[in-house]
Amino acid sequence: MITLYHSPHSRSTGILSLLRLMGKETEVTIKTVHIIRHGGLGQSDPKNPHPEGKVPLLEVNGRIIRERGAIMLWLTDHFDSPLGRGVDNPARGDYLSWLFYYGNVVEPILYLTYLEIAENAMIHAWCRDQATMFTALEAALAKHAFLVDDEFSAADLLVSAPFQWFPDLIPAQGRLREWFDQCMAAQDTAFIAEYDAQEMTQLGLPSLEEMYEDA
Ligand SMILES: N[C@@H](CCC(=O)N[C@@H](CS)C(=O)NCC(=O)O)C(=O)O
Repeated sequence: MITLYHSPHSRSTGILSLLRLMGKETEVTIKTVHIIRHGGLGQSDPKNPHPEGKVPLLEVNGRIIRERGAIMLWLTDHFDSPLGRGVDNPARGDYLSWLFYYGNVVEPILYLTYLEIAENAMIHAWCRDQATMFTALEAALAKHAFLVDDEFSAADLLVSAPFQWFPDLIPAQGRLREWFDQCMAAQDTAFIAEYDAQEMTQLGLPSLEEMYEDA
């Protein structure tokens, strides 16, 4: 049995989007849980087996898988999805690289840049800086339509995810914007928005706009 622990309008929304694109959203049990949100609103949910009360979490036959990159990799492998790149696919290494690059580089850089932290140790010995990260994305997108190859993959879904929240981080025009627009167009955003809006109501939470109006 496969269970996704999900909280609406959070990092687990990308996993829901992947399941929807794979047509597997009814083959996975989706359990909606509370999480601590922006500004400390809400609380961890005792129903959520994540050791820190976070989402997403995938539970497979009693074992847990945490971290979006790992969850996406497991799901695309398990369902042998064209949104993944299987072990015999020549682009498997690129696929893995982008899934790991997201968690190890993209998200840390976005946070550190937002917090205006630019220590030497970070730039020279760890994740580099935002300009270098965007150059890496553009270099891949100069070679093919999407990050891994010419077809949209779960890696595009993951790496484009923060720009759904902060679209102004990428230039209004140019290759990155074109790729981001294609990533959005590839997803069933209407279904996801409707699903998450309903779950917000179920959890007794305010709408997304109300929640972030002072952010
Ligand atoms: N690196 C993890 C981050 C997971 C994470 O921080 N999720 C947030 C939701 S956006 C959360 O559950 N926050 C609740 C908390 O920190 O207690 C991943 O990408 O899966």
